[in-house]
Amino acid sequence: MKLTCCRLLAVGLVSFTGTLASAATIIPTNLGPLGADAELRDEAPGTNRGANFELATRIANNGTVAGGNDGGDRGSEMYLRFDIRNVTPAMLSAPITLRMHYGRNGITAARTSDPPAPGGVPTKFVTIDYRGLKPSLSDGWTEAGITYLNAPGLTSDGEQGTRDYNSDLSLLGSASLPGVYPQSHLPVGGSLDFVNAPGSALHTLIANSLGVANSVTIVAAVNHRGVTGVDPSSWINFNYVFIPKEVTILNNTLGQPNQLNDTGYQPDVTVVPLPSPAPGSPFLNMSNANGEFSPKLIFSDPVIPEPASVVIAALGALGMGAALRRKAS
Ligand SMILES: [Ca+2]
Ligand SMILES: [Ca+2]
Ligand SMILES: [Ca+2]
Repeated sequence: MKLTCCRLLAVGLVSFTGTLASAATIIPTNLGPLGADAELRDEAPGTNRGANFELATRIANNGTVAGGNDGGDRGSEMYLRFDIRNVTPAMLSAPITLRMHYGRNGITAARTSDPPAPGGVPTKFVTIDYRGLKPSLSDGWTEAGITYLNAPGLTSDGEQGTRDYNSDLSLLGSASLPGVYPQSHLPVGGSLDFVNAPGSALHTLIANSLGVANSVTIVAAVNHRGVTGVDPSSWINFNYVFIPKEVTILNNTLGQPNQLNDTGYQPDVTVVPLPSPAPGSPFLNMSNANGEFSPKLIFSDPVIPEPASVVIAALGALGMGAALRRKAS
């Protein structure tokens, strides 16, 4: 009996230590009825892709035919919506990170920087821009219904490959992909972080949303133009894919695309010969059942827990042990 009690108490304390270590509140697109992620494409403006296994952005713009065949031009946006009902004003006093995880195994060196690292010294990197949607419009769209034509924040000019943001979207900032070694690519499941210090435009957007909406919508897309002679050819029309909440496991089972099955990943190393067989992505076969690899907002803990809360937690653990002891006897 005594042993049972001590083991339960230990479990409680370990769990509490874990909470201290993580020190963050994480809100993936999986959370709540308003959590959502969807890719929108301008060349198929009436198509909904809310349930796809891919969430991607690309651009190509070498034709200028409005409303017709535009020479294979493409422009796509990623709409992300996060449930903010558990966000408190205190959480806005610490950094907030928007994290997305790579969802294809082909984001190679030439797709991330120009020239590719590390052989050349990159002068530019592929960058993702993030825009915030006007708070009053965030709750209204649906994951199963949103299209390029009906999306809030977009007013199409009818030409493919040109961005169509209207005044309901405002730029929050951007994040660049890292350079990778020639033998490598960005590992499926690896993360791209858009980090925001307190007082950022993202903080303001969320603060302005509290009490107005139950969610916040962020639109992400590559910021290059997709024009030959302006951008590296390897960037034009390349589909930068991220993992949406519909992915359940990081491989190609369950009808999921082959490009999620990153068995060929080689790390960024200079050792010769390279590891053989390739080790594969360190995230291969991991579960996304709880949104571990879905787009997410990460709220850093605003304050170091006070001694009082430690005491309360310890008492809680003791209380739990006592309750279970009573039940057992
Ligand atoms: Ca989705
Ligand atoms: Ca065009
Ligand atoms: Ca356009």
